[in-house]
Amino acid sequence: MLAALTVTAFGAGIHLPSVHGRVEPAQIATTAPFDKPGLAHVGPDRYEVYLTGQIWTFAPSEIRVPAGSTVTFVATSRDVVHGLIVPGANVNTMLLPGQIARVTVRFDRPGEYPMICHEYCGIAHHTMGGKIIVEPRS
Ligand SMILES: [Cu+2]
Repeated sequence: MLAALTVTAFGAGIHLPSVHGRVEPAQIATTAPFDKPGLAHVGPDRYEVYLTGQIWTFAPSEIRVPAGSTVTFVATSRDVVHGLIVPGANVNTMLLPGQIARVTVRFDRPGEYPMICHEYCGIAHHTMGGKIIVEPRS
């Protein structure tokens, strides 16, 4: 059992999303990096997405990266509890107001991946979504 845990945690990099700091929810719009939500190119084939959830949208709601990119989501909520799940990729985290979540995933397969809120966040929860477009390398 201990060996299996060690291999998955350190070998396969499978772990629970963790909290990486806090930001005051009322000041998210003026606090870096969430004052400029979007995609940042941080190295060869490496990107960071500064993403906020708010009723009932993700900002940004569309992200484009080339296939083979490693993307770190740095995400939080501006208002109520939201969730972020990306079917087909290893992204599944809660977005709690002011708590910063970080999730890193590699997109090898070109295609369109939906971003879905999986925590009921109000009457238009079912409309809350976005997409990640992974473009083929030319
Ligand atoms: Cu929701």
